[in-house]
Amino acid sequence: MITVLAGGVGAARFLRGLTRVVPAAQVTAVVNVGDDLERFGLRICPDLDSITYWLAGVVHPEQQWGRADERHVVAGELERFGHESWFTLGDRDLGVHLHRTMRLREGVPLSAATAEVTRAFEVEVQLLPATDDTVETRITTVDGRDLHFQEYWVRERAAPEVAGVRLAGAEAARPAPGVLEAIADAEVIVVAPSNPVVSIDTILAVPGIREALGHATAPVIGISPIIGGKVVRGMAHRLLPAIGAEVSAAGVAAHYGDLLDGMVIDTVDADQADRIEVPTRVTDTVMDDPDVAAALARTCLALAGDLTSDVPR
Ligand code: FO1
Repeated sequence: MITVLAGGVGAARFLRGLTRVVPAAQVTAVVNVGDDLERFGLRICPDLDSITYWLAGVVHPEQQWGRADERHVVAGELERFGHESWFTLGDRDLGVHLHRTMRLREGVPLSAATAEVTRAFEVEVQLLPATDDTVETRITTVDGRDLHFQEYWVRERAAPEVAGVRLAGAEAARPAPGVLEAIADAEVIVVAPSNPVVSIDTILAVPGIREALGHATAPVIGISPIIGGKVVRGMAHRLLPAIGAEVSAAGVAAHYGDLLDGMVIDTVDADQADRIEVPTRVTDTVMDDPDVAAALARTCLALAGDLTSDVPR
């Protein structure tokens, strides 16, 4: 089994490449749920849904989240009643939120509801929420506001200066069923090129997950989401400084610290390899097309293979 710690779009692009290299049924993604929110009484899971839509080939190509061929008739009707519409929910997307919310109300855990959604979209990669418990990534701004991640990212367009990030509810959260097994049973564990602060750290904040990774026999391979000091998308370049991390491939490797056994960075950052304490590979990590994503996956697996063979039997 290959287990991938995953956020949203960057992880989805990587998984699309990985499943061209190994059978999808051998891949499990442990997915961040800190972005999740309630809107109009519905439970929305942006990272789980983005990965599902990408792997099912139905993601909105420009937005890279939400559905292709989408319409917003329902959202328009809700505006008629004055409901806020800063978080756009399309008509097709609402179908997933309605089903998931109905199932949660029937007492089905998020992990089981997620399996129903991926099965309906014929996605063979196993998607596991990091936890079935309700947790929320909260952003504390320098001017003293406490914002839900989506308020910060979507409504405020990541404009406010960030003082800190926390995963509210983490202390009471438990790994979802299958998460610890996916870590223990993995031959390779990959930290996808997701936002280190609000996607990967929020997975690691669920008690037991970081510890399981430390005990895992599989090598843990990190992929830098920072290329040439910049993000491909999102706002990691604004959050890394807020937690004292350098906005660079070497800075991300240092932030992950002893979690990693190996690191993969982009060719433009080759000169940083000697600053990274674990074995490092340099390759093209800009996954504009699935061939690059597949080659990146091969590089991760090759590095893991080198590390595994180095381990005394
Ligand atoms: N991102 C936006 O920038 N604007 C939106 O209105 C928006 C709505 C939305 C609805 C469902 C969904 O699954 C994702 C959505 N996103 C939107 C993207 C989302 O904020 C981010 O993709 C993740 O939370 C970060 O990975």
